[in-house]
Amino acid sequence: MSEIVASYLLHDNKGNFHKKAEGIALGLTVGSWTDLPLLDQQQLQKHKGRVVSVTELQDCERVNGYLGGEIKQAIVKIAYPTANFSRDLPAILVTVFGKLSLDGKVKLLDLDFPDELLAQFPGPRFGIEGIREKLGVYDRPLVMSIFKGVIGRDMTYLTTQLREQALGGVDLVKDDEILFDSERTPFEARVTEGKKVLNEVYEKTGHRTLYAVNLTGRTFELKEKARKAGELGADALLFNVFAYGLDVLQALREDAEINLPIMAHPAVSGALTPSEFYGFSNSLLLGKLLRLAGADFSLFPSPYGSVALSLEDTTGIAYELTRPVYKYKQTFPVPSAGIHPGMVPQLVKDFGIDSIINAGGGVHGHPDGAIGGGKAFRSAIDAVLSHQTLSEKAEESKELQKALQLWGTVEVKA
Ligand code: 1AE
Repeated sequence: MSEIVASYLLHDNKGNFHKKAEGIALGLTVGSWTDLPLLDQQQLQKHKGRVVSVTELQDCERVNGYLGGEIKQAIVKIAYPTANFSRDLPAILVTVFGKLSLDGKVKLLDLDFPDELLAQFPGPRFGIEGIREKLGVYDRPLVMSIFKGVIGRDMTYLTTQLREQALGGVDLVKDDEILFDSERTPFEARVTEGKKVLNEVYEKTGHRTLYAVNLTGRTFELKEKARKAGELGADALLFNVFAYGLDVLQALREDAEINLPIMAHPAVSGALTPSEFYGFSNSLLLGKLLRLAGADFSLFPSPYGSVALSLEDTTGIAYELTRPVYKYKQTFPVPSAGIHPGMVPQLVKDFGIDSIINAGGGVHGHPDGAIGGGKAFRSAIDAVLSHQTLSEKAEESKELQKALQLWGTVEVKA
C-alpha cells in the first residue's frame, strides 16, 4: 500500500504519546475503528492511518522552564494511505496537518513521499544547472542584489538603481518583495525597461545580469500576467508564495507557456515556522515543499544576518533543496537578510559554491553606492575561492576594503 509518512514533534504534560498517535492516525483517516463491524473494517483497511513509531525524547529543562511544568516530548511518525487524497499539496497538507495543526503542541517536521506520489510534482523547471547556463557562470556562488527604497519612485529611479547594481557585477537583481504594481512603476514597464538597461550593461561590459520581477496581484490573474512577462522578455519571476499558497506556485511552474525561473520569497512564512512547538519545520516548508512545487530559488534568512534562523534550520533547508530526490532538479539556496561582504567566507563555508549570496543594504549601503557594493561582494568571493583572507584581498580591492571598514568581517566558525 502506498503511504505518505508524516513526522511530528509533540509536547504534552501527560505524555501518553502512543494513545495520542493512535488518535491522530485514526482521526485523520477512518475515524473510530474498534467499534466498526468486521465488514466495514475490511472495506476501510486500505484507508486506515498507521502509527509507524513513537520515540520519546529526554526531558528538556529549557522547555520545562518555558512552558512551566514537567513537559514530555516525542517524535511520532504516522503513515497515511495515498488512497485517501488527491494528488495535490492542499489535499496532502489538510490530511496530515489540517485540524491537527490546531490541536495542541504539534509541529510537522517532515513528510516522506512515496515515489509514485513524488512523480506527480514538477520540481524546478530550470534548477541550479539551468540558471547557471543562463548566466554562463559555473564555478562560484552567484551574487544577487535587491532593489531598495523604490516605493513611491518612478521608472527613472528604478532603472538607475538597476543599472548601478548590474555595473557592480551582480548576477541577479530582484524586485523588493514589497513592490507591487503601481502607476509610476508598472509591472510591464519594469520588465521592458529593465531588459533594456541590462542589455546596455551587457553590451558595455560583457557581464550578464538577470532581473526577477515581482509577480503580484489577484491569484487568478497571475498566470496571464506571468505569460505576458515572458512575452515581454522577463528573465525570472519573484513570487511571494506563502501569501498565495504552494499550489499557486505549482500551477505557475506547470504552465507550459510560463517558461521562466521562479524565485520563492519567504515573506509570511515566519507566521508558520518559528515556534519549536507549532507549525512547520523550515526544512520542510522552505526546503522540500518549495522544491517539489517548482521553485528554482528559495530565499531564507541566513543564520547570521538581521532576521536570523538557526544554522541547523538553514543547512536543513539547503540540504532539502539540493539533495538527490527522485527526478527533481536542484533549487538554488539563497541565504539572505542583513548580508554584507564580511560574511562571504562563512556563507561559502556553510552553503557551498552552489548558493546565492543575496543582499540589499549590503550592496546599496556601500560608501561607493551599489556599484561599489557589488564589486565588494565579487572580490570577497574571489578571495574565498583563491584561499586568500578578506584582508589580503582588500589590499587590491578598494571596494572590499571600504566594505570591511564599514561592516567588519565575520570570523569563520568551524
Ligand atoms: C529573507 C529575504 C531577504 C530580503 O528579501 C531582503 O529584502 C533583504 O534585504 P537586506 O539584505 O536585509 O537589506
